[in-house]
Amino acid sequence: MKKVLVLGGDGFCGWPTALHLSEHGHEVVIVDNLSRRNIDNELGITSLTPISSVETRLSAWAEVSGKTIRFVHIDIAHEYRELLDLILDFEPSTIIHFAEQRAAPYSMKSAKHKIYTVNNNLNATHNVLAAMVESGQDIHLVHLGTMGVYGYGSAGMKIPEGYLNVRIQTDAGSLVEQEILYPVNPGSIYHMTKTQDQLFFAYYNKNDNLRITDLHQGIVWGTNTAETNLDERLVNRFDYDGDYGTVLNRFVMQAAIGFPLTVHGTGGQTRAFIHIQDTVRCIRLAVENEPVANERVRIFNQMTETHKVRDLANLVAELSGAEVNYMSNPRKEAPENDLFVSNDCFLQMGLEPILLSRGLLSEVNDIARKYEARCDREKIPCVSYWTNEQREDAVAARSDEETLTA
Ligand code: NAD
Ligand code: USQ
Repeated sequence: MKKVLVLGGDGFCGWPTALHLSEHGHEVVIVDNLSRRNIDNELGITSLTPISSVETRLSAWAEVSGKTIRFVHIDIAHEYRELLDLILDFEPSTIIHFAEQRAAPYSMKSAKHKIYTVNNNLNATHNVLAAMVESGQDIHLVHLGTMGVYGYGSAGMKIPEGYLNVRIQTDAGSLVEQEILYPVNPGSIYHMTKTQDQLFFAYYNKNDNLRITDLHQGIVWGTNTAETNLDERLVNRFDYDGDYGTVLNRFVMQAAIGFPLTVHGTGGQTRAFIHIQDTVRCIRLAVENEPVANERVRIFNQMTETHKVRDLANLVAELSGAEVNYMSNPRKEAPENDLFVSNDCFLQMGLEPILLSRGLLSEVNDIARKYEARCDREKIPCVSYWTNEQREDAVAARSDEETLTA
């Protein structure tokens, strides 16, 4: 049994992970500052699923499972002392760190959003590391990173799990072999914060021998897990809006309400995916198989399959009869890419992935159709632009449209 502090445990990945670990006999304390719920208010949106307050969630879990999860409200980016005191008091064996601003479009909305994302994410991660050292306790940190640190491309080989062996020619002409972190290539300010997190981990691992597992996760799809399905009050959040909704869940939702599927550009972008049920399983595997003392930072690619965006749109369209709408891309990203990823570590630990074709139709019917009345269609378009030029073009296109319809 581990004592686990789940930072960001009220969020989309953190909540079902907290329940899964509790169900499997671990003692769990959730820390969250509820910033994600506040961002819903800022953007004027709600989760498609009717999520309960943290207090209701936790009393429902106690009722259903007989197990207790404690909640502590701390902003880990700004309340260092409170975080340290909690660590000293609870003495966790593991800290799982989900507590970052995780939407690429939100991080690109304006200078204010860029600054918030950088301040929040970098301070949050650094505070956790500094507190682990100051506490003097031997704690294993599990962090949720992203496949996006690699930039979705390689020189034709599979993207390895974090490290790359390179051969460098010295001035004297001989070849030396070195192992380096895989070169980073972030595609948004959010993704950039994750590349910086990697450097914090490498440094604290080298300097203070901290034991760290960094999970480079792909895009999570799906909503519920075995535990969140136990009671309506435990339901997980489902984001479908233009900032926080991720591509496959957006397509599922759009199909359910008859909104043409919003494919950016040609849809030739290839990305890595994982179902939320596999996310929680992988995290439990990472928690229960910890690195030994003096081990370098462990990096696992937490994904189970890759797909092109247009193939996903076509698949959802086939299942549901939805239309597909190819639209100009609000992001600055490669229009077409191939992506091959190594994910041997989790497969060797026994992960049996839920593949997309199996769960997709029930997601459309059981979640999207069930809650479709809660959807605000106005919030579906992506209105966060990566560059000033893209924003100006979008404004000009809208005013042309208004002139035509007037
Ligand atoms: P989320 O926004 O739903 O959850 C994050 C939680 O952290 C929220 O409850 C939020 O209130 C909390 N939080 C943020 N800043 C905090 C702070 N300073 N102090 C305390 N709490 C804070 O996001 P998610 O989808 O659950 O993602 C969790 C992690 O997994 C993120 O780090 C994200 O980068 C990573 N990830 C997510 C996905 C995905 O598809 N959702 C994919 C890959 C990686
Ligand atoms: N896309 C569309 N139409 C849409 C929404 C998105 O074509 O309606 C495209 C985007 O242009 C992009 C791709 O789909 O090419 C993925 O976009 P996304 O919003 O689903 O995912 P992304 O911005 O990459 O971010 C999500 C999570 C983030 C996580 C990341 C994992 O929000 O927290 O780190 O997935 S990964 O993509 O592997 O880096």
